[in-house]
Amino acid sequence: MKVAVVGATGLVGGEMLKVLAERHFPVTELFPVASARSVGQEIEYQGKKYPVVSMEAALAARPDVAIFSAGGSVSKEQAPRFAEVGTVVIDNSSAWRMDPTKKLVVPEINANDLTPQDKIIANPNCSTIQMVLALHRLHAAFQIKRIVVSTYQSVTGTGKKAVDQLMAERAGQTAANPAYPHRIDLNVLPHIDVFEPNGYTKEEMKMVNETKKILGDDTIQVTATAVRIPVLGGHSEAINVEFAREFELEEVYRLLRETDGVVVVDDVAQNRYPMPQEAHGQDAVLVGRIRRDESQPRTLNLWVVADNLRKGAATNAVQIAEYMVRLGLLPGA
Ligand code: 11C
Repeated sequence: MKVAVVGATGLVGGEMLKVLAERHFPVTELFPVASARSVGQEIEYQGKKYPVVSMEAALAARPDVAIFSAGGSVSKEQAPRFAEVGTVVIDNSSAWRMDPTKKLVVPEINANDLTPQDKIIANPNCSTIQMVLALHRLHAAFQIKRIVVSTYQSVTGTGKKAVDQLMAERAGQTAANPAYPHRIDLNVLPHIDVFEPNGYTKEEMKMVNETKKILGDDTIQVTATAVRIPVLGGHSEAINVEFAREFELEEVYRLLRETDGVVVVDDVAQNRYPMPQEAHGQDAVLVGRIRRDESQPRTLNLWVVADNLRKGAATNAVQIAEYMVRLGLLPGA
């Protein structure tokens, strides 16, 4: 496969390259793409150095698959140009997610919907991916009525600039080029992405809208509060979910243990519950603190943690590409 990674010098792009290598994706030619100021730099992939190339050079090479993680405006402009030359684009930005003509895919849930006609495929937001992966089997069994979710999100979701800000502040310095409008170390910001006219942030609305699309059910009610915390390694979520049907906790545990990509970490007697330090570097979505909401019927509380750069971004995108290869849906397959 000829593979382009657009945004190769970013945090997610770097993780994409790592995951492609780790999962032995059949890369025959690699085109790391980044902005003009990075062109000519070299990146390492499986012990070999590759020059960073321009968008135009990658396009001219007509890759079989291009994995984009370079922001919404780049994707909006460039993804259709790649699709036009026959490349399958897997896009990690929010540009195409809610476009009704594009699929929004978490492979364990809805990869079966993919067809040879899908040339631009959207990778969901990280905080949505880990939530729906934990909940989809429970939805099939008990029918979700309403989700109330609060997130505790790692600064890696913002990118290198935010990691630099946190580290500078932790070292007692002021970040030269801060990513956030406030200090992040020793602080908590109830603000991820931009504010929308309804008072919610775009990150919160992604969780509302993407959940319905991925689970294929517009009746699911979701309300979210997305919060940035001074943590590296993964996003955590406190999820309260009300079902239409009654459940037994044992059945919930069984379904979660059987869910591909989910690992149950729930042994409070031993102080075992999911934490970002444990999720870091793993592909699994960790689920713990599983308990009934005793304040109302048919309602469950969960604590869900995942490495937002892995299953929340790179791993999910590479899994989509693997699925396309298996089904012969990529041009070079
Ligand atoms: C964050 N979830 O943690 C964001 C990063 O729409 O793909 C990913 C933004 C997106 O800041």
